[in-house]
Amino acid sequence: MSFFADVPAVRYEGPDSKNPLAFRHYNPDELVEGKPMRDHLRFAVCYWHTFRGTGSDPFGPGCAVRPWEDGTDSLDMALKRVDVAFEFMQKLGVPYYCFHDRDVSPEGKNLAETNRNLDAVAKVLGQKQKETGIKLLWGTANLFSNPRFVHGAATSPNADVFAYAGAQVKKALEVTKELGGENYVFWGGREGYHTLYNTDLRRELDHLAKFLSLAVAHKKKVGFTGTFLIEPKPMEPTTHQYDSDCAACLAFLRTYGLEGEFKFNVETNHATLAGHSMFHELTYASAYGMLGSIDANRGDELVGWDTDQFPTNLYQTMQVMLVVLGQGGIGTGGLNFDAKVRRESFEPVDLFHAHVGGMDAFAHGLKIAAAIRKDGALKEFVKQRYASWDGGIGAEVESGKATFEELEAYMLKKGDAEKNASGRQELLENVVNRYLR
Ligand code: XLS
Ligand code: NI
Ligand code: NI
Repeated sequence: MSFFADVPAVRYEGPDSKNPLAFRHYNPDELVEGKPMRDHLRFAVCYWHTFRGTGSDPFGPGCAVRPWEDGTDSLDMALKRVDVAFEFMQKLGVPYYCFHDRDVSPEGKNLAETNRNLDAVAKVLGQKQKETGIKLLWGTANLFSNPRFVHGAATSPNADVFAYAGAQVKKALEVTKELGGENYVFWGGREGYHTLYNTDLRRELDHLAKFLSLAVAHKKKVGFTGTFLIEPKPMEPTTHQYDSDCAACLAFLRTYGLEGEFKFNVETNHATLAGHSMFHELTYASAYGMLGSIDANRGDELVGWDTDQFPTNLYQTMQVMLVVLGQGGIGTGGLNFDAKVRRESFEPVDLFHAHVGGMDAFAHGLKIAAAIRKDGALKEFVKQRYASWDGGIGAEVESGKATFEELEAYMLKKGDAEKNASGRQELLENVVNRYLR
């Protein structure tokens, strides 16, 4: 049985193609910097938005037309949905997918039944993975939808909720391992606060660290070899999320001695909510060897929440790929489309248009980034800009030899600092724009 009978498998047709269901840039086997595009980009479809999204918003219910849905959250429906998902992903030609436990299987009347449901669906997911070759980029646990998590999970004031969350992550981690997942993600669903009047901030942060340490211990116990990823986000649903941005997460991990156990899954719309560009967040994470994976989406410049739109902006995708290429690849991570179609785009085919556009935007961005790197214009400029650190007093400071006394003696003799050179921002922006085609 086919759920997308009208849609043929999406193929690469080249930049001049006018076929809306063809790739104009994503050509999986094409080599960029000696590596196939497929391996640079490692695209993943997310189960939650794509197969569980209904288009509901605070002002109205879902209106997405999904002919295969029977309106229930039953186990049978969950099993059928696996077929839908794999047909979609196969036609799109993505190598990976990602899920939360509750996206793929329904909550039962207690934890034991909930776990049985997950096992039943995981079995079929495993079969489908084998049949199609599509792999699991990462798994995660939904610790935010059920009302028990109203005050958070690891940071809940209710110790039983912490215990439940621990049990849930244990299971999700084991299922992720069983399905060959290459990473496991921790996004702090409701780990934060709405008001400090009712919050013991330090205690909650200690609990969050404890939770993550327990996860690390279990990872080692069961022999999960994938990467643990924290997904920073500054706000929404809480007013202040503890994992607010990459810098805050790194400081948190170091405080609790966990920095060697995690990397970051950086999401575009979270970066912008934090008042950063995605370029900044990625560069920061990468600079400290912490960039593990990417949730590829975008926000709306005029709307202040996580709109999770599909990425289409070449300027942004180029910047993302500059950082990824700069660090020699995304490792075990990938580009996961944590993005949803607009409520007004309610037909199944819109899911294809959205993903085809996102994949092409990144493939195009990859080619542009590689062209910029090939000419070395930015790199050479940056190198020259810091040349004063390569020898003389700069090298002495960097190597730790210089003291304040020496700096003083050096400057008293010299009288004043060398003249500064122009930063040439406009020139460099013009250089970058030359490659945008
Ligand atoms: C929500 C997050 C979420 C994570 C997975 O804003 O982006 O979707 O990616 O829990
Ligand atoms: Ni995300
Ligand atoms: Ni998000």
